[in-house]
Amino acid sequence: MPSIKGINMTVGQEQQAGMKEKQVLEDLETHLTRRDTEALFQEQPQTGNQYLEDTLLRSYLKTHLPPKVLEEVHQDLERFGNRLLTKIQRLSWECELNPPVFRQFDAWGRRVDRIHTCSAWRRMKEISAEEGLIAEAYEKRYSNWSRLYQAVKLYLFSSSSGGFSCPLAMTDGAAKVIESLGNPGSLKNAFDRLTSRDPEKFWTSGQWMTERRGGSDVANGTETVARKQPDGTYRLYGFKWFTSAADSDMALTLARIADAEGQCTQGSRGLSLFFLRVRDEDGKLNNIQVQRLKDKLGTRQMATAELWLQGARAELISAEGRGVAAISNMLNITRIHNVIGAVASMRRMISLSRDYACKRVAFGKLLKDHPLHMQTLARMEVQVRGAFLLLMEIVRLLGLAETNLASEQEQLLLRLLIPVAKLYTGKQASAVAVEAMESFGGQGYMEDTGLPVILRDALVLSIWEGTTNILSLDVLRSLAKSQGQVMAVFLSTVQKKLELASGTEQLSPAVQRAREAIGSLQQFMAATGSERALTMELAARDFSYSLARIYTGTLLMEHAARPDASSTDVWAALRWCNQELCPVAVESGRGSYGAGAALQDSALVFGNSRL
Ligand code: UCC
Repeated sequence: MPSIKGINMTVGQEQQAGMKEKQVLEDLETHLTRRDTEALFQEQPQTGNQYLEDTLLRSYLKTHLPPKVLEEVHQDLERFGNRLLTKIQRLSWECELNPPVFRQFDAWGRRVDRIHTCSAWRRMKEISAEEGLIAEAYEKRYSNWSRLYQAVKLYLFSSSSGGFSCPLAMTDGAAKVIESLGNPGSLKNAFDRLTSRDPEKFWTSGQWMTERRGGSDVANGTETVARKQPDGTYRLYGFKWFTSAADSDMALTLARIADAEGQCTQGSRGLSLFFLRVRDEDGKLNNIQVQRLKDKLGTRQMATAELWLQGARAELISAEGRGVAAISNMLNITRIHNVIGAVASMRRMISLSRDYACKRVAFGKLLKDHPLHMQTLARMEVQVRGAFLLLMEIVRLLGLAETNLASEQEQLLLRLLIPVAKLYTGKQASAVAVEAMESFGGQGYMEDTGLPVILRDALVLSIWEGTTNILSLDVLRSLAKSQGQVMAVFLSTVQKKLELASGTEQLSPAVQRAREAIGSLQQFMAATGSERALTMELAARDFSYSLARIYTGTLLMEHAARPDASSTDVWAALRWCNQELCPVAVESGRGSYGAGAALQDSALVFGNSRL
């Protein structure tokens, strides 16, 4: 009689026992296997206090801010960093999970056009006021450093804002327009609210520029008509095809004033700038109908809508026909916000990648111990460092301009660097987001890690507020408008920075490469010849990239030439300058910008048969 552990059994008992034994072994095996599998679960990448962890930011502030300002700002930023980590990041995710919902009709068939936002989104508005995210720049507590300080807070806030950075960009832009119009009495209430620290009072603003013919060619695409009323106000009639943050309290928008016969001037000269409230005191829409919310790839947290203006009451706030020039103040501010968003998203992705590299084991060691992996991360780190310094340079210059401390040269430089930085960092952000996502392997592709959200949101940065090509043409506009003075200032500024950097021995290869690039740039400018207009148009993007790379290279060198600079500061500058710093000269040498090349390009795109 067979036995288990010395117990005598019948055949039936034996079969039962055999099955039990098998079950026990299977359980044991499953258990072991599960335990093994559990040990393979990956740890979530995390970031701590973003301000404290950002060594470049901290070293920049330490280098540039006056000690008293630094002391106060440091305390506030450390506190803010903790608030972001412990409270605001969670709200940000809630915004992502609860995008706005549009209800056109109520239960009884009445048209209501209500955009419902989640409580976290509304809380973001309160936090923005409490933190003075707009107010800081206008109160000017720290004189010319206030703008930079505001930008730093916005940079820290951006990746945790659940998309609220977008309405803040336009709010800042609207405040800037009102301020630059001399703060007229009729707009005092609006200005006070846009720049308020009181959540009860704080307003956000929209910027309604894009109509159904598109958002780039504003001069020809704007169909909205403004009809003057006996009381001096206007009523606007038109269709705004793409209005970001449609839940804002007010908006600035362009329209064509109709004359007594109902005729409008076409083109840019016919455009004027208007202020309007979105709703009246009772919460009723200002003769505006919401057609639908946009179904966007990213930035889903915010309500972007198509709006019919059906006699919306508005106030003319620019001189007649000076709408584009007046709103350009807003464009320049929102473009800087775009740069802030780009740098912030790169920083977030790289911080997460870095943390993950310290946790994730592959091929028997942590990712951080794989040199190739670290090289990939370092290449991204160089990009974000350069972009960060470019951002700081712009807001430093803006701060000087806003406190009447900027020289004419600094104002010209600012005008040039805004489109350069916007177009360049927008592209960098997309590229870094894609690369960083790859550093998480398949996990990076998983929705619930939150990483795809960062990628999707980054992709808009090269599109809204002027696409890369439109911004490249704006670079040319700044050259033409200043009759080349912006280039003279650009060149003298980079030369000065290089002079300074040349005192640091380790930087000499970078200095050398930058000097060669500047020489090539000057040669290109001198040799554009008889086809100058066409050449410059075809070269606009590469030209702008060249300006971005050369200027950023000199900023990295300047930072690396500080007395307390680290070896990594030097390495970052060297690495940056190892890329092609002057692509426009290279392409020009290849004959890429002539009429012949333009024809060939068209043929390449369409095929000869269609030309
Ligand atoms: O994208 C959109 C959604 C909003 C979302 C915002 C959130 C972003 C924050 C992100 C946070 C994470 S709304 C639509 C976007 N569309 C645009 O950005 C417009 C793109 N198109 C352009 O920029 C064009 O180049 C235009 C509209 C500026 C071209 O207009 P014109 O009228 O054809 O151009 P002109 O004739 O050259 O310029 C008219 C005047 C001139 O001044 P004057 O008459 O004194 O000579 C120009 O010098 O405007 C002046 N001007 C400027 N001034 C034009 N642009 C500028 C500028 N950038 N700075 C100073």
